[in-house]
Amino acid sequence: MPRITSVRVIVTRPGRNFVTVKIETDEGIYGIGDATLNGRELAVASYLTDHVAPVLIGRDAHRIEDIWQYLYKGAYWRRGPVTMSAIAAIDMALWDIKGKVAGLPVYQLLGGASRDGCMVYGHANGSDVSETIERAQEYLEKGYKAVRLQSGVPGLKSTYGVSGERFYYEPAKGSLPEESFWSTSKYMRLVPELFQRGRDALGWDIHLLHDVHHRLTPIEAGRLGKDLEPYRLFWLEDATPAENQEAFRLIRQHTTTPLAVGEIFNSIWDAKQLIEEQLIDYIRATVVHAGGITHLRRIAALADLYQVRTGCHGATDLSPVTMAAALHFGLSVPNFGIQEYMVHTEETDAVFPHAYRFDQGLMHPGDAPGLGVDIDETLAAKYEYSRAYLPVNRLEDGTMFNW
Ligand code: KDG
Ligand code: MG
Repeated sequence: MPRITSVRVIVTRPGRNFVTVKIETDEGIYGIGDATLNGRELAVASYLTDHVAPVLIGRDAHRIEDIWQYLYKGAYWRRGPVTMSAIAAIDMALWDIKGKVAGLPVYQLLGGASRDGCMVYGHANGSDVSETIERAQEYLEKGYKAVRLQSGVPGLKSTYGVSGERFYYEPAKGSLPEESFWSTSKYMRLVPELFQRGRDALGWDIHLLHDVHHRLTPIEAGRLGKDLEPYRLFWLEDATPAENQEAFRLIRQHTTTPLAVGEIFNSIWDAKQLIEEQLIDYIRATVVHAGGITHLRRIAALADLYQVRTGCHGATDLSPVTMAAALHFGLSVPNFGIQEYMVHTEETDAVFPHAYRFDQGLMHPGDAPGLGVDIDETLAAKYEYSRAYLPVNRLEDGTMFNW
């Protein structure tokens, strides 16, 4: 049985900040886990170094469930993004170790493959509708089966999801938060046109998705969902903030557009009512922010009872370690729906060499033992952490709003 000898936290910035935990054992086998919480990275790094590492030394690395319960129940202070990202990182690293000891990729330990690969969606974004459609066409040429459309809104200087970059979207920057401005009425006028022109240009063989990024009230979301029904979206994401799970009842009463939510959720309790009342169709909770593979499997098991499928968050702030873990999870879980995939920069990929691969719109985690992803510590040490914030958002009259 491998005993834990050290738990180290590596903070690096190969193009953007990442926090990685590395667990070493007395058998020479190590595992890694992602602990990146965008814009609040050092809080999780400290949680791991100062509070989690000391209690893990000497423990049996194979006791994944027991360690999960120990960190969750043993802290007294349950849930929250910082705690759950820290637990997630440890959980990922322990699954990595177990796989390496067994000589098997993690998905084999989770019951084996339930499908040949995980369907992923890419991000097409442009400063206007025409540019977004051009970007989407590039995804089609690359073999994607699903693409998310986000477009700049006339009259607004910047819009969520739109950047100058071709395939990446990196909102966290600046040593202080950028301020953006929002108008629901300008946005609501544009989105149906985006999807009408999107369908005309891209056809019906591609799944189309859209992220509202928490910006509408429930009744506005119901209206948008209804307006988008002719274009048969795969999903409408984060239509309204989800602290109040009941709010989704109102949206459901007004539209059959499928709903996805949960990239900021950190536990099963955030989604319990949404799932049990079938208020959503896809649950977006992800390995790194929702307690690791162990807890995400619990969420997926609950969701499966209610025909809710998975659609894990996978933006660039989720490191290749999370991407690998998400693919092992997604390949094995019965109610997989789709996986978000934003390619990382070359610098990031060089620091985190990995076995996962993309082919014709599907991704596979590869068959390397464990998670199939590593960290090049020498290279990582060359990129120093630098504080970066997500933007904040105001209404045009200056009222603080949801970003
Ligand atoms: O860190 C925040 C981003 O990951 C988030 O804004 C991206 O909404 C997002 C998405 O759907 O990828
Ligand atoms: Mg989102």
